[in-house]
Amino acid sequence: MLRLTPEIYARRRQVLAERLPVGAALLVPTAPEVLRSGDSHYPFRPDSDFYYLTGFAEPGSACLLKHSSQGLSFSLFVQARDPEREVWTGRRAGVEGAIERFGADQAFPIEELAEQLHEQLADVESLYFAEHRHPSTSELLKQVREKLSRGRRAELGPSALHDPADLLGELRLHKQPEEIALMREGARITGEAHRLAMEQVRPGMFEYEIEALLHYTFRRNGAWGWAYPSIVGAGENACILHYVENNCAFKEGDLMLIDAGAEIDGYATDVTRTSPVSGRFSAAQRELYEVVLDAQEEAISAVRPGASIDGIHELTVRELCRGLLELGILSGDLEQVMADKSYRRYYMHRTSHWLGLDVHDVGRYHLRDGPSRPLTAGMVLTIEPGLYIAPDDELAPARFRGLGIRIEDDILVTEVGHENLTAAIPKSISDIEALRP
Ligand SMILES: [Mn+2]
Repeated sequence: MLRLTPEIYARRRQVLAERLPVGAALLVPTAPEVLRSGDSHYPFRPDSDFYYLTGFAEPGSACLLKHSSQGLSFSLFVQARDPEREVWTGRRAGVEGAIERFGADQAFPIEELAEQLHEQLADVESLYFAEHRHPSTSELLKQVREKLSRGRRAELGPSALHDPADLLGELRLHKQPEEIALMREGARITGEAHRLAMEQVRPGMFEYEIEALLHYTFRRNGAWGWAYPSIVGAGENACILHYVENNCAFKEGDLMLIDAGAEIDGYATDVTRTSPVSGRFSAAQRELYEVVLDAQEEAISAVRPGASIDGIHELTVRELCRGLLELGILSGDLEQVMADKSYRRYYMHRTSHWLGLDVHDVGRYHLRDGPSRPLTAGMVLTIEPGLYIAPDDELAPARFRGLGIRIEDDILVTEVGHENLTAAIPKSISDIEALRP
């Protein structure tokens, strides 16, 4: 199972320290455990910012990075070792492990967070902390600051709270080689899953059988699991963008839309393929599919440093509109349907989002009050055009009604252009049909 090394996390903290002003600190709690029902929890998944900085995957933890004139100090707050509890809930690294295995300068039981914040924040001028995302730590911090401000010490604690979104977002947005290696592994595993699904689907099978095959393939290859709930849509279910019920049967002549990706050491893969359940595209399916595929390939070829997500979206829309007009699904002329946005009836989402530790990853899309930011090497984005003709759409020719098609790949921006990380997953009509000889 691929994992990043402690040295990589240490380097990330060092890079972050260089951007954190002297006299400032960053507090990042991990995600809370969430009850699913009764006393059982949803599977725990660490907070992405926290995991990015620590590689620590246990619940009930937090990290504090402090940049003082003496340099950077890294405190990790964790669940203390407790042999009796660990028999029930699993192994813990404890404060010793936090120092030895995770490179903390100092570690404390999580119960001591308030006391330590009081101690360590006394001489901090500004604190970076995402209040809105961590309500319980936010409440605790409020009490600590209140207490500090009433104290008799010369230092009064942080006078300002800042949102760390830009600080962490810009770091996470630009992927380092070791992150790209994880994303390549995600692409490989996700590719195996999509290929098996396209090969094995048959009329009469249920969507959940294909979902199970995808998830089995992710886990069998050492992925954490799925990066987001998998969408497996038969026929007109593909017209529901976030369809996750996955409980219908495939019929002869249906298309199958799968939007699913593996999560590798926290990194998301996000891939969509649309393929014929019976192995061959019908004429109408083929015509609509070619429109989406041409637009997608055109959009991918436009990814390079200096291009922008808005620019790529616009050229994708133009290609889709051209196709919709040719097929008689839209009428009028190209400039007019672009301007009046009548295409939105069939293409209602955006073409791209950032991809990384979160499937819709962090990082600004626009520079302050400005246009869509220029792409630079190391960014990873999706290209995912689609066309969805509702089954009851009266304006479209009957032969296209009920068809939903999306094609999505994960694209790395390189110094000279781009690399399609998920290029090996079949998507041309001939490659898809060849899976079912
Ligand atoms: Mn996506």
